[in-house]
Amino acid sequence: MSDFVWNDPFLLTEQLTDDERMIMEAARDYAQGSLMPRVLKAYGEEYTDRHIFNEMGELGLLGATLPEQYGGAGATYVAYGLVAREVERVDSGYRSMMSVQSSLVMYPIYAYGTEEQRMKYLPKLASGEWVGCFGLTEPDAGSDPGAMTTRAEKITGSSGGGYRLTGAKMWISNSPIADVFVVWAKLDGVIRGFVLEKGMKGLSAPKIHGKLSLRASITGEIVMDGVEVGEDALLPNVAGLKGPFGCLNRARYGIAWGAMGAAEDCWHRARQYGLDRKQFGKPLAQMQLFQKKLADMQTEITLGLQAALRVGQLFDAGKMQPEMISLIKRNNCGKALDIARQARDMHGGNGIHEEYHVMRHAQNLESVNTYEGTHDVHALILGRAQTGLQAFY
Ligand code: TGC
Ligand code: FAD
Repeated sequence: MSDFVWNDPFLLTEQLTDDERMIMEAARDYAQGSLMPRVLKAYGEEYTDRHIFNEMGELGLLGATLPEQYGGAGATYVAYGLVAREVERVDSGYRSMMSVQSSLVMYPIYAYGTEEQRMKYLPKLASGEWVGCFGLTEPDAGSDPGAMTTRAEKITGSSGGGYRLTGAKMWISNSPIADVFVVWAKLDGVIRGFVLEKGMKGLSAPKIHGKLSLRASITGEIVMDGVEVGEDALLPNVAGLKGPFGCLNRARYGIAWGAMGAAEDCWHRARQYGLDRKQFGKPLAQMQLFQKKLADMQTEITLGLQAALRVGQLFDAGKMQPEMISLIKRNNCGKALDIARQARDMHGGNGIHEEYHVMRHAQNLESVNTYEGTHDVHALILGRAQTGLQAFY
């Protein structure tokens, strides 16, 4: 009989295909070898390294689930989740950069765009030559994106048609460095997707300064002051909120894996710290309360990863339902945040220092628990799914 593996109790690695294991290991090598050495400086200085997109592109980590003809790797959703876990083991901000590009920018262009739009944008987004962002949230429409006021008007007259976009998006990952902007706006009262490009007249994306979370990932606004675009900027194959939600399903799924990566890093660090640090004449890891906390972390992470794997396999089998994703996004983000806070506590005073990493994870996970549908909004989605009763309004 084989031994119990403390850091992989249910032998998750054995449940993966060879290809998935290979992608996971490549992502882990890159994340630990290339991202880890620079994260403290990036976080401390609130600096986003644009070159990371090129590096991820070279490794095939951007839009990995899309077909190869568009620059993707034809990878499974399980593989995509494993990559998110490895990248977020270093920093949630780096995973944010990757998941916005893959799930919120490349996916809608692939799923809702024309063949011309796919060929124009996807290969350059896959290589990291272009950076993308996704504008749904507005200053007065966050959890309730259907209340957005950004509008697109049809341009009529001799100029050849097209649309004029007016409005503002808030809290947009990658926007200040983006080349490609997937934005959602109401056209005749119906939500539609548009692809805008950097440099268009009336389009700007000021950075939001002063974040105490996700400091290695840049966040900004998108301001559209009568931006005029051609007919070819409209994503023709979707209308209504199901457009942005189709993208969010994929990003939320990746976040459920990613948050567990950050939690694992906190757990492993707390365990090691407890083995190394002595108080009252023995290692902290020998104290009952300390061991209970480690057992709780091990349990929640093992269950959270197993759940994410199951949903990934259902995704790959074409059986994903959005509520499954709400369940794991909510659970894994909430649990990861609790684990990071506990790990900070278990490090004592040292826990507040950057060299121990746990407080940075905790700060990041505050955002991760909020974006892509807050913890409570996902509870309401699950409540509605089991009672048939709407509690949002
Ligand atoms: P509701 O009536 O529920 O639905 C409207 C239409 O949308 C369809 N739908 C979905 N389709 C696919 N997948 C889903 N998950 C879907 N959820 C809903 C639905 O079938 C319906 O279609 P149709 O054809 O009947 O019109 O809409 P509602 O307005 O009542 O929605 C309520 C609620 C709370 C569920 C929803 O608005 C919500 O999820 N709010 C959270 C907003 C959110 O997640 N924003 C994320 C912004 S992007 C972001 O945070 C990126 S951070 C990334 C990073 O940096 O990593
Ligand atoms: P609100 O909706 O105002 O919610 C405030 C509180 O009220 C929350 O606790 C919420 O759970 C609660 N609440 C709201 N409605 C209800 C209800 N019906 N019942 C009970 N409680 C309720 N958006 C994008 O479009 N693109 C991005 O790239 C992007 N990146 C982001 C990056 C960062 C770092 C952050 C912090 C946010 C980002 N967002 C992005 C926005 C994010 O999706 C929103 O912040 C999130 O959806 C919550 O909206 P809100 O901030 O307006 O909060």
